[in-house]
Amino acid sequence: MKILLYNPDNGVTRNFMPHLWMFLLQALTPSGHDVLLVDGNAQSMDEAGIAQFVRDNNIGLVGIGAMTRMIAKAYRMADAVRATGVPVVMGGPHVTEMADEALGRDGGPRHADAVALGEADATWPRIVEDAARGELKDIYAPVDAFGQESKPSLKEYPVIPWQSIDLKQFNLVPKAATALLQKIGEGWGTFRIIPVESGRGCPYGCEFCTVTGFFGDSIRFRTNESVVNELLLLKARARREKGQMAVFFIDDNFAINIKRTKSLLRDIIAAGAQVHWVAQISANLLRDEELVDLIGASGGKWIFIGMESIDPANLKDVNKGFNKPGDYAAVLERLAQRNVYAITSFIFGMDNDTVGVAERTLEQVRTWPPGLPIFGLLTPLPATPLYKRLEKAGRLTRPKHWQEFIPFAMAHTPLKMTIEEAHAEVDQGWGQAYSPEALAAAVDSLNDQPLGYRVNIFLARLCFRGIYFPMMGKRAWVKVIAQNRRTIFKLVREGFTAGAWRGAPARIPAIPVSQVEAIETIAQAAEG
Ligand code: B12
Ligand code: SF4
Repeated sequence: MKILLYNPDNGVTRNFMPHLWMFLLQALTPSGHDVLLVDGNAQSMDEAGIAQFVRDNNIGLVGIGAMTRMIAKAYRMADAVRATGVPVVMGGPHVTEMADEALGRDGGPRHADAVALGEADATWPRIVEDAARGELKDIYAPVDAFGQESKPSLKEYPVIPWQSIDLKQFNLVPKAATALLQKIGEGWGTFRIIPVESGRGCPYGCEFCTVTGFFGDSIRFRTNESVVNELLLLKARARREKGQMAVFFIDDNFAINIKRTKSLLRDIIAAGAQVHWVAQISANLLRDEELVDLIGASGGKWIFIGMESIDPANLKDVNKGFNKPGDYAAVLERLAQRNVYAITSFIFGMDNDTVGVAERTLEQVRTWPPGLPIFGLLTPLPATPLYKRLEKAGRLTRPKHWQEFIPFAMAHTPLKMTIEEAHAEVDQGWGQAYSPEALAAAVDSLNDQPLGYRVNIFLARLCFRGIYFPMMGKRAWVKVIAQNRRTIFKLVREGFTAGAWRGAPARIPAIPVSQVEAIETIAQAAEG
């Protein structure tokens, strides 16, 4: 049987990193079946497109995975596939919580023939075999022989065959430039950001987060050896293709067990498996100097930190009191001393937020080493404790906000400001943090560093801007480049100064995510 695994686009940004679930399920598919992958972010597809693809490729089963914000598109695509007579199985965090919605048991239309609840590592092979026999069941739950919920231990993690997987759609280097870029240094013919997990689960239970409910509070790790081997496989592929790759460790809290993280990072270094990497780690775990040393030495470049708020009362409200705003500056300094920088994530619209929260937050941000601040709004995701609390209090204004997803829009009323005021705070946060003046200040704050670091922070900021301000078209890019021309000229001038690049960070720029989208967009703009 031919199987298509499809991930819908998020409708906002271009793809920068494929989704791990597709590769994982592909690796777990019983032999005798062919699995094709389509990531809508990389290969844009509409309803007619997927129906045509299914017919042209003689697909017998379609698997669709989606987060809440992409679920409306996922349902539309599922409907189009089912109209061709091919069954659809859906999985991922949203349908796990809202299985009745996907199966049409809540009074709405049915979108999926079957739903895989929770982690599907063990159920996927069964789903495939049932589909091949034409005997799909409605619901697949990960349970043991006694009917108890069971979670994969990750000790027996499948080998994802990175050496042979077709990764064409995920190359971030524009086709037209590949041949030329292969010749630069050790090669830039391909550049991919690859998701790798080293463990699952987070016990912290922050009120707005799906993770503790979904993965459980029991933390499970792969063996160091299996992670190291995966990194070596990825490095070998990049070398063979005369290209580059970076890894996003997608663990929710990469250092949740510090002892184990240190041992993994030591093994990575000992095996020569260092790659440039990004990971999510909560601020409280970054007090450990030795951990931060190992992060720097093993290739860590950017750490995503869910700071959420600079107000301890807000943090307590959302069960994240372990975040200590008084520690933030020291944590960021400690990272910056090793040339590791942070993506600092803030949430506005929390219950103790009042008008002016953006400026109060920015005042602090400006005193920290330069990083990539991002600003969002408190969002009640289905089945989270936050959702239940707001529902009980009658504060949800759009209880099914995912049915008509609107980026950066609240779905409940904050306590001490209006919804419009909360939106204005987010606007102010992004506007100020990514203004030409803020970008110039970030670059200047690294004046004592080699030019490579300054170029990096500038490009990264330029691209992170795109998460909030639409930067998909050429015109938007031309405008933003014009606004930042002074900083650009300064960096270019310095680039021609003897020794300016000495001590530059690395072959692979230490940049995550959407910078790469931007590079691609710029290249496309230049081509056309
Ligand atoms: C990496 C990641 C991202 C990446 C992007 C995704 C990518 N390219 O990988 C980045 C950093 C950009 C990101 C951003 C966001 N993310 Co995110 N992200 C994650 C994270 C940390 C890991 C995802 C992952 O690969 N997990 C490991 C794989 C193996 O697990 P999995 O995807 O759940 O798949 C398993 C099962 O769900 C199931 N399954 C999944 N799909 C399918 C499909 C089929 C057919 C079947 C049978 C089974 C199946 O089988 C898999 C194996 O067991 C998760 C948290 C987590 N630990 O999962 C959050 C998570 C998915 N993100 C979340 C959120 C909210 C966001 C944001 C909206 C945050 C924000 N406010 O901006 C943005 C939106 C991004 C966008 N594109 O629009 C939520 C989603 C909750 C929800 N109900 O939708 C999560 C769960 C975290 C949380 N805080 O609750 N994210
Ligand atoms: S620390 Fe992060 S992953 Fe863990 S529960 Fe809180 S928000 Fe979720």
